[in-house]
Amino acid sequence: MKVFYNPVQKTHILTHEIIAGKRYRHHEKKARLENILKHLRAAKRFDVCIPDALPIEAVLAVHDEGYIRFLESSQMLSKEEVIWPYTFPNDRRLSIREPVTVFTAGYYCFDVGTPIMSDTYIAAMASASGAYAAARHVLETGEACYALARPPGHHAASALFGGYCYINNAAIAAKYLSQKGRVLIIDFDFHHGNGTQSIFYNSNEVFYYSIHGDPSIEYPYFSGFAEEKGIGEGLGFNLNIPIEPMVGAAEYLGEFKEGLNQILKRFDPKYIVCSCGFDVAEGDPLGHFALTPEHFYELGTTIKSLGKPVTLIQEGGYLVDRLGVNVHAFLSAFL
Ligand code: SP5
Ligand code: ZN
Repeated sequence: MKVFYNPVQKTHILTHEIIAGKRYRHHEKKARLENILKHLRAAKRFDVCIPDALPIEAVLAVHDEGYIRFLESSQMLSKEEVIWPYTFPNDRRLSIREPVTVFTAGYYCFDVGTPIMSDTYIAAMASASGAYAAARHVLETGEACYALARPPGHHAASALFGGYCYINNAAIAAKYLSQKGRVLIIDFDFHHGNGTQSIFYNSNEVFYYSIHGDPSIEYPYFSGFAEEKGIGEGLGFNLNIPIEPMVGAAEYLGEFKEGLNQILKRFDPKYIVCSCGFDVAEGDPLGHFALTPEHFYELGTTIKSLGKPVTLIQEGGYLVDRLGVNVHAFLSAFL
């Protein structure tokens, strides 16, 4: 299987984060990439390639131009500087002075765990390039392809970063593929992909399906409820299945399949984009489901059995020592 990854993705280095007032070493570390790569290289069945840079049009097809300009401008920071947004103008009717600065970065931000450094933009663009290259590869060959994306993307909306995400990798892949036919996004990250949902909320070309920890008690708290079904033409093209944390893996997989069956009765996708969040793994520090490699393999075979070309995009997953094993088990289903 072809895998897209660029070492530039490692230059984005996060030190710590504050969760509910407590300081933690940041969960979204580059060792995540290294562990996945180690296992894929050892398996010898994966061809790891550096993707070409993606055209800016592919980014602007899902993101606001002012937002991307702001991210881009962060390259002007010195190596030591870090933008930690701490003021959030929830009322977006308030005026905003261009350009957005270190102090007004909260305009485009929704949480405090997602700082911006001098290399954040280049790393996020490299990550998105992998997603775009994977989608192109799928289009050209019909083979499943995996983007080892990091920073992740599914929390990033058109003009918002947060949840360790800056550019929405899966949305870029889905938007690109949707030029050729309807796309189903399957998001199994432990957290609801609020960004992806909002990008396609009014679309009937891209169906967003997410199964995740119940947002009434789990991040991102403000979206991911079953009542969110889309708007306008997109009404009926968004399905959220919130699951009570600590659910057994068998029950989880049952719910996952039921949701898929429900969708496929009404929506016939030409392509599938999968947001693969391995924070549903047993023991993950930020997730509370309990999938083991066997369950990830089953998840993979379920998706493969739909018989559609699949673009696989890495999202969360913070149990670094088990990450590569879990990713490998999942990808094995597509070989
Ligand atoms: C891509 C992705 O998986 N982003 C997740 C961002 C989650 N950030 C905050 C998580 C808060 C978790 N709940 C408290 C657990 C304390 N150990
Ligand atoms: Zn997650």
